[in-house]
Amino acid sequence: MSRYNPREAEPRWQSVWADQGVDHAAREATDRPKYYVLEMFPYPSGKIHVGHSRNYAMGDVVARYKRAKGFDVLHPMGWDAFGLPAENAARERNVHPRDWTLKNIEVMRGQLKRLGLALDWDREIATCEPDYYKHQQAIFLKFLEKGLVERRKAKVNWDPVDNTVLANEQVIDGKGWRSGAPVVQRELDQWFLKITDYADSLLDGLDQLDRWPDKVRLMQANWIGRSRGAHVTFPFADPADRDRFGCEGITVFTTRPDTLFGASFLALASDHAITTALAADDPLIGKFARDCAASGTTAEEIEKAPKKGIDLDVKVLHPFDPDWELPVWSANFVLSSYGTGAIFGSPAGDQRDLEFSRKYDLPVTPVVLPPGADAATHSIDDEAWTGPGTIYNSRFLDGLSTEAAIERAIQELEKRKLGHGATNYRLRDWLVSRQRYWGCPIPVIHCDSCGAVPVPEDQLPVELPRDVTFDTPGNPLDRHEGWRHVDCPKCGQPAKRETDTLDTFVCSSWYFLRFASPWPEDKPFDPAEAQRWMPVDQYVGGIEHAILHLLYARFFTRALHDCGLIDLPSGEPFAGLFTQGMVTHETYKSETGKWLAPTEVEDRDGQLIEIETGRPVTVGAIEKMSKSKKNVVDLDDFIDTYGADAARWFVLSDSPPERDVEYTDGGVDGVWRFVQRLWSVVDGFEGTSGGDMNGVSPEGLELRKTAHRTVRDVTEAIEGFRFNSAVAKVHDFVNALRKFLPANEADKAAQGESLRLLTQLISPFMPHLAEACWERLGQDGIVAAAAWPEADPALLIDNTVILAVQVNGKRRGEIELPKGADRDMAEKAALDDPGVARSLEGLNVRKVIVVPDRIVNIVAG
Ligand code: ANZ
Ligand code: ZN
Repeated sequence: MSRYNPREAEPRWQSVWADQGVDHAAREATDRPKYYVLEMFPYPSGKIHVGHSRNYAMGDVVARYKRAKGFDVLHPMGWDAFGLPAENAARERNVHPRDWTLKNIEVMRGQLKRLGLALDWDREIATCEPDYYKHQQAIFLKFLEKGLVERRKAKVNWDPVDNTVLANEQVIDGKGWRSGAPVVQRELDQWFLKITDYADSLLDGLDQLDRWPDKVRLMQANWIGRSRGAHVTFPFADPADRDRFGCEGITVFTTRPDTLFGASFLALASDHAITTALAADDPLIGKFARDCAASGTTAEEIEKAPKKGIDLDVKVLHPFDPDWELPVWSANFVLSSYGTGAIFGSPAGDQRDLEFSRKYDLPVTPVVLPPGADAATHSIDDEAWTGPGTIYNSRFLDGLSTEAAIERAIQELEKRKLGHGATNYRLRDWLVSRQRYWGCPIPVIHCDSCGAVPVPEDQLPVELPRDVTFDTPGNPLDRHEGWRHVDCPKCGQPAKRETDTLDTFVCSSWYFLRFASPWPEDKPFDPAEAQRWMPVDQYVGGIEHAILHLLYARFFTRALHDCGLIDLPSGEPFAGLFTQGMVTHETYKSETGKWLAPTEVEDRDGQLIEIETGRPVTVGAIEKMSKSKKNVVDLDDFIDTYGADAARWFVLSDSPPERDVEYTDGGVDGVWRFVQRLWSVVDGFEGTSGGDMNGVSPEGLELRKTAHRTVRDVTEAIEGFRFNSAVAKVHDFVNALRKFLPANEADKAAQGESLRLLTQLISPFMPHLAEACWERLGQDGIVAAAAWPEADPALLIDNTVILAVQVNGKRRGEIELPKGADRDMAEKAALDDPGVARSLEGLNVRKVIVVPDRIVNIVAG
């Protein structure tokens, strides 16, 4: 018997698959049903580690399984190739972003190929190639034509020393990552995609996505954040303010118009138009606004910061009572970008308003009586009541429920022309401008007379110039005079190219359509081909993309449908979504506190030491494999030692796919031993498969039953994304096969059948080993092209029956017996049953009547 040698076998089978073209999706419709399985395409950051391989292994199991089930499977791969790390590499290591990216792609492609993934490499795309981003530019122009693109001012993080825009992740504690200078907010003209046009559709569409994790749907729903409420206008108390500010009063957005009688102040964002107008003349207000701008601007930072405000010395009137004046403040917890950037404070019903009121001594009037509370004694101390209840202290709203009072208040506002029902969304339009080089150029030319002019389609792509330098901060496109200066396509006057590039999330918003049809040169994809493959039946990726990427892609498919580029009425790109857990590994730190890779650490007599220094190592938490903590196991190293199948089997074992799985040397050893054990079971087989199974022994029959049950169970486990249970079932099956000793030729045939089924069941998981087994068993062709096995229903039938036991006509117990058990066996089992024995106490058994497989009747007296 030989050992199985993956180093020899794996490359050999990979070239067999490539030669036979088994991994290609049909280029034209076939009579087989289609199945599109996709893993989120990788960013070419360097090398793949074992952690990354889990997501591809899962997709590959599905792809290979569905292919065996008779589907025409599309399983493509490509590269999300634009992005900041390439530019950082250029700055730090003086390599061109393109060269850095292409080199990484080459390395990673090689690694994915070594994993033996059933991928259709003919469809490979890299988003940084002009033959991809050319189409993206055309899509951008289509969206522009359709009114789905807008140019408007937006704030950016500006580094005043480096004179450049910074991405959020380049701002560390409010300072520029390179210069260390405090970052300021600047307004720049930027490009937006109007995703908010689809807010309702994106929210309502979530209901259909019944093969998505609930938590992802919930996260998307929260992100879209539809709130129903009202716009309410508080007129200025001093009519002169109408002229001063150019409006009738201050309009707020509220979800709780039922609490209007609890209002005690209005608060404006620190950069609300009125705050800004007042700041011009009042240095204190000006300072307050600047302080707010300097502190964090994310919703989360604002939420955490202590409440702060300034009285603007403006008064407004209550919409339901012209004699009731309210002060207007500016407050740091009011976001300028949400609702109208203004609120009315109703401190008894809102915690932030309450904290603010306590700090600045503003009145707190409870207006919602919680269920079961007593109006005479209920009061608000330091916790607002934000739940529903019965309205009181509220004149005409008194006695109404929260819900009814909201309706009633809106009615009254409409009557007085001071407000109306309104829906507000947390979702903002998608700012796609990036002031960076390594991205898809925005195909627009700015002309002094014609404005922003689209680049004519026949001039696409607007290619990124290669000759750029990264020695100065900022976007090298801004400095590239030769590229920037062009003539206006409309009037022919000298004009300038847009130097912003598109957010890389744009590239990943439609790549799955290009995969379905990567050949056309004159359009992003062939509509019929894209339609044939869409939607993606199974998408696999990380939960970190639960919101942005998945929402943007859902927006894109809707927008492309509305632009007539594809007919996809549901608008949904991904019918099924699976978010996989991570591979984790212990972390190690040297005495000097630097992270150490597992390969830099060695176990010496139970003590972990740093190989280089011989000094002890501190073992830290088990965390997801990541470069930053160095706790990664390189995939090439792993494959060199154990083979690709072992990596695939390991990452799918032990832990449900949605949970994390820990990488341990012990676990890997176990997999290696299992691979060898499985091979030896197959290699040690002495019969021939396909022989006559008539006359099989009881043990042989039991083996066949185990085999067919395993076929059923593994099939169900794959269908249900429970790969770890499939692995466990295969383990049990291999154990049964190891114990089995054939008693005759029929048994050998049964053994052969079981080994063939085993081979087929492991083939989606360990495809190379499966081919070796298939060949060893003398089967025709390759297992990658074989149909998935069906369990024989006759062998799945349960072969025990339950018999009722009666004593003197009364049911006293039940016994479980093999089907067809004889009278003696049934009689003995019935008399041994504890319940029956109890009821026979003190009696003599006179007669036992057995109806085989049905009932045992005992007559006693
Ligand atoms: C008065 C009120 C009384 C409110 C009450 C709540 C409770 P969601 O549900 O998230 O949409 N709000 C409105 N615009 C705001 C802004 N720009 N910055 C900060 N807060 C803002 O929240 C809507 C509620 O958040 C609104 O309803 C408003 O406060 C506040 F007992 O109005 B409410
Ligand atoms: Zn012009």
